[in-house]
Amino acid sequence: MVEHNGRNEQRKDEQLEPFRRESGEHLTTNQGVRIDDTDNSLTAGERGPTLMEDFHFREKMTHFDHERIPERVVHARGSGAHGYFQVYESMAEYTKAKFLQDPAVKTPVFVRFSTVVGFRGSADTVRDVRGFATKFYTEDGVYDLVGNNMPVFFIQDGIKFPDLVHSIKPEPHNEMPQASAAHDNFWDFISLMPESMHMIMWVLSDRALPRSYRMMEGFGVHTFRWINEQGKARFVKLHWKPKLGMHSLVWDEVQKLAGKDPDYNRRDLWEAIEMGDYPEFELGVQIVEAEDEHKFDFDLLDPTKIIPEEMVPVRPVGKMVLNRNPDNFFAETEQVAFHPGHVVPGIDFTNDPLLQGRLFSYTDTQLIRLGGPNFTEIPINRPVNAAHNNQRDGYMRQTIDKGAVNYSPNSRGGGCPMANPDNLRAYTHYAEKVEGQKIRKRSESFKDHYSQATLFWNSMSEAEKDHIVSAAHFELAKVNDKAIRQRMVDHFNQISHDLAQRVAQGIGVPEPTEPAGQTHDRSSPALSMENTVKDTVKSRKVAILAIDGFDHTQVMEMKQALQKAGANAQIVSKFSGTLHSADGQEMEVDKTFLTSASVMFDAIYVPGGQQSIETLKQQGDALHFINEAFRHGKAIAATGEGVELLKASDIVGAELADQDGRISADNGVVTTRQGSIADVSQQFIAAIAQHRHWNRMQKERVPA
Ligand code: HDE
Repeated sequence: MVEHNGRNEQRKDEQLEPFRRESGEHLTTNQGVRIDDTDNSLTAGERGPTLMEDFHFREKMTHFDHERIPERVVHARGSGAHGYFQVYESMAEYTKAKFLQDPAVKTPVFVRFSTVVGFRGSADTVRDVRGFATKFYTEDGVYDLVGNNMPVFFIQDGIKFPDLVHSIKPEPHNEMPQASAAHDNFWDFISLMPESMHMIMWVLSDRALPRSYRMMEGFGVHTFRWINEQGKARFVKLHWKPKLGMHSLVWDEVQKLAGKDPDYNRRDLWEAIEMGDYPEFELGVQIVEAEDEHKFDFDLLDPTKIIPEEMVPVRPVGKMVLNRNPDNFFAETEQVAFHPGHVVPGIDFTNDPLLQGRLFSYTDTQLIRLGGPNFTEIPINRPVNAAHNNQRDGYMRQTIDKGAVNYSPNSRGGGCPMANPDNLRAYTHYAEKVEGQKIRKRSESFKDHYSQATLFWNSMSEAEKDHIVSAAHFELAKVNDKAIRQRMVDHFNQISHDLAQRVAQGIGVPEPTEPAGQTHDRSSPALSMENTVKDTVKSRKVAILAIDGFDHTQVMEMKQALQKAGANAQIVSKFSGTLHSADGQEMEVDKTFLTSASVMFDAIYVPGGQQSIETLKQQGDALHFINEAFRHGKAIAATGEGVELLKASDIVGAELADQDGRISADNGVVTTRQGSIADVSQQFIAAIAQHRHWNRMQKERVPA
């Protein structure tokens, strides 16, 4: 086994290399015996029974019979990617963690993004939390930052996790619904768990519908500790900030995508990396001095609370780049085993009772999922520095430990491997003073369940509030028991009277007449996705609707402008094959109305061409493309006769260009009859960068 103590991003890749295998020329058994026929079993006579001695049949079938392992009990569906992490400047003042010291070092990482509730084969686009787990292969061992795309959690104590997960998973008698919280069990549980209210606001918000794994934030959730060389400890909260900003899908889109492309987020990640649009995230840290532990109006150990960024700014630490897709889904993405307890010197836990519960659960679950204690030897899980200890044997042991000694202390092996308390690279637990009586009781400091839910609500833009209200309408209207719906409205009334009234209107329970309690009007701008990065169209997908007779010059100019800005333009038409433009030029079709839909694109462009537009006007699919994109708030551009297609659609309330050379840009609908494509493309690109245009009047009237 090659052992590396190198300091470059390649070292995990190099470690994986000896395990990789190309398909060989000759088919053999697992014993290396060449096989002459793998299509016919060995039988007694042409029409006779199969013989037991057919070792090739037996081996092939047995292996197949054992191909499946249990899926993760939560986060079953995920997608992985390799990459590296690089610190901007030394964090030595705050932590001795080796990978946070030297800006010249690129630490290899493997990231797995996931949904939480759905089974392994469920759709990507569902209303759910997303897992964001990162394995850092550092010089001092493996560090796992096993986070989510939301900074808080449903429950405060790990002991409630089995109840939470039972309630949200499909109901046990009929195993419905799949990958959805919209059922009685979940809302029953939640309505009886006020501590979940802050998290529920996040789950009902657009954060639960990410446009891409590349466009969502990540959070360590718990407060952890960083400890420097001098032993000084500070509290930290960790954040991942996507370079492309945070963007979401809309609910109607999410549901349609779940049918049209259940792999939507997985495909997006895979294709972006294949195309060289490497996802980038900035690691950020909120640092709280140990002596400031009690200066907040919430408890730092309570995982249902954030530290508002305006209170403690997020300091950028370094950058993660995901630049390589896995070679094999099962070997890497499925077998990777994360654990919040995988920490390295300089990083330590706190007494957050949710974190404490997690510290038990992860190894326990790996033991059943991966079949025994040697899962740390699976290539994706190995540290890049060497692991040495006296742990031995167990199912599927791979390491051949040499020598007679497997115990400590020993003299026969020179005392090795040796634990050394003076070794600065050794992990030492932070010597926190702990004393108390054994007690089963939630701390009084964990009892405020509504203030930060209110903070979240207050921080939303009007569009985001609308989305939360309609998400609650959907989720709770799926709940049959009216008493549960009523309890949820009562909780919402503690968060915001306005929210409670609006939710009640849609779910058939009486609107509360009075606010339930003391709320506040504080807000935190960092919570709203409206304030995110909106200056790039990098890797965004634009559909160009065309059919024979299209205007070639317009398409080429627009395509080039989009590509120059980093977007990915695709020709969508009725049939696959080659299109012919009005002036006889040829162009290949990328997608058809059957193999794609507007929900798979970020924006739509309709070029001119009399004949093309006349034909498209007769195509319900083309009109539907426009209606749907409009309804979903996407940027739409049309030039020349293309404007006629917009007119023929059902979109209402958007100003379209007249016959002159003017460009009309109305809430993301950019049109011109005779204006320059260069100018239109710039306005179109700016509109795409906005991600969505929520203020379209009357968009609800569009039947899509
Ligand atoms: Fe997990 N969680 N979790 N979790 N979690 C698992 O471990 C658990 C929690 C998170 O891509 C399981 O290997 C308990 C918070 C991610 O492989 C399991 C509690 C956060 C992943 C488990 C929590 C997470 C998991 C299932 C409450 C965000 C996927 C399979 C005490 C900070 C990792 C597995 C991957 C996976 C237990 C709460 C994130 C059962 C008991 C809070 C991203 O061990």
